[in-house]
Amino acid sequence: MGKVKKSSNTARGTVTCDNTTMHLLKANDFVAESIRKSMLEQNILMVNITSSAGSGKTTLLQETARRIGDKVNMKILVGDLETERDADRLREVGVDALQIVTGGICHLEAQMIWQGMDNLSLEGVDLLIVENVGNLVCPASFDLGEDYRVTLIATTEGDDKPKKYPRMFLTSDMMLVSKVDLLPYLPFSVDAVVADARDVNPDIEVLEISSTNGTGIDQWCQWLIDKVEEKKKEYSKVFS
Ligand SMILES: Nc1nc2c(ncn2[C@@H]2O[C@H](COP(=O)(O)OP(=O)(O)O)[C@@H](O)[C@H]2O)c(=O)[nH]1
Ligand SMILES: [Mg+2]
Repeated sequence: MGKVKKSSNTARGTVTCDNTTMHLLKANDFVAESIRKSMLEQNILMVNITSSAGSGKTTLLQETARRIGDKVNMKILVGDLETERDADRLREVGVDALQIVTGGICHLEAQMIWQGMDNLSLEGVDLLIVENVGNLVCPASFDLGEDYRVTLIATTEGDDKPKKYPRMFLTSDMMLVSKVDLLPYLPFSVDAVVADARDVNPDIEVLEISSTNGTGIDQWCQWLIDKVEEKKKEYSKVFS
């Protein structure tokens, strides 16, 4: 299966003006492509982290920064409807994080990332992580120009979500089954969630993680380090 397009070309979000049909998502894709080009030119890997609200994105990023913050120069853009709480949590562990307050919009759009990039100094940065607004629906349709999309599914959410919210899993490169420390207490089957996710997207990589007891966090950090290295090789090939 080839690489899945992260955006949608369906008629949803279409407006007609002066006999011209303009796809709003095409405008997003145009900016996303500019971001992708800019990230390659700046030799930066970009990872878009999505999930339902409360699946453990910020906690995972705090743990990631604690473990590899001294090896990988990372910055984080984090989206929420209101408050700067997540950016504050990330700054507490030493990461330069910028909050994007969407004011009610349920997802991040490429234009917001573009503006965020203007407000972060990216000189010398290896890895730009975006923590998306928490939900499994609209963030799926907005390409942000990322190299990889990673979706968390927490054991507390139920194992039926990949089939209910397929676009999120179809467009993701990695599924992190989070909060596996709680498995003894919950009716959640890792086998079932992986089977459904792979039914939707046979290529999706899977890791089981817990930020609480450390399960899978080393493997997750190594995955990030490997992808940063691969991006640097791609940069050398393109610009040598
Ligand atoms: N048991 C358990 N709780 C976790 C884990 N990761 C995060 N949490 C808790 O889940 C809640 C939501 O976490 P947060 O990182 O804010 O989720 P986000 O909304 O996806 O960014 C917080 O109370 C965390 O302490 C985990 O691995 N295991
Ligand atoms: Mg968060």
